[in-house]
Amino acid sequence: MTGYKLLYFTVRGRGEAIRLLLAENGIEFEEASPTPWPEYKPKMPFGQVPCFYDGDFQLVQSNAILRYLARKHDLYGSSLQSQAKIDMLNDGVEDVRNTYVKLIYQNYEAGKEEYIKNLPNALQPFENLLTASDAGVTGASVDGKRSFVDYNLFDLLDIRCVLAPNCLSEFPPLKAFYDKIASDPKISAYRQTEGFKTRSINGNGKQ
Ligand code: 0HH
Repeated sequence: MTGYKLLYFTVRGRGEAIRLLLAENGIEFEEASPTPWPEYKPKMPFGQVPCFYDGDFQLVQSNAILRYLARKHDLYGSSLQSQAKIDMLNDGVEDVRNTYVKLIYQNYEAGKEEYIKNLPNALQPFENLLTASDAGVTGASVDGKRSFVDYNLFDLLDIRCVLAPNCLSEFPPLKAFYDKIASDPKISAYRQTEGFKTRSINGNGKQ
């Protein structure tokens, strides 16, 4: 097998940051859906997707996939400290994503209102870090250089804006960062594709 292949359900979910990274950097890949799932599940090291293939090399876990692509395509900072800051921010994204996944799949009706009320507390650390790094101007959340965490953070903000459309209005630098990435020509073209527009955010129709 040659080339890149992403195996994931036809939802944004944990595949979208990977798709955004590939789209903006003009990296070609093939995409397939793991259906019927019972046939694919046993072939996945943790019984889950996304799964990424680089030729015959198989990799799962969305953050490991992002990091692999980042190392290959120079999207992982240019110093040890930049890399550590990228990792720190990405762990922050992961923490917030996990609260979102719990809301969507386990507690949507009962928990949505409270979740939205607490959203500013969850977003404030990102606002602080991105203000310090001037990310609203550069569109890069760490040290002025685009890295994999930018796609993961952008996707996190993007799905927050669907859940709570005005959630960025009290965070101007975070909004500027979001707008900057959204208006990138390749990201914007990707977000106009039928593939993106017809893909639901989550697997249960809630968003
Ligand atoms: N830590 C892993 C990572 O970051 C978590 C992966 C994960 O939760 O990669 N994978 C889920 C799919 S994401 C999985 O493989 C949630 C989307 C659900 C979409 C459902 C189907 C939609 C059909 C159109 N789940 C399958 C499983 O655990 O058996």
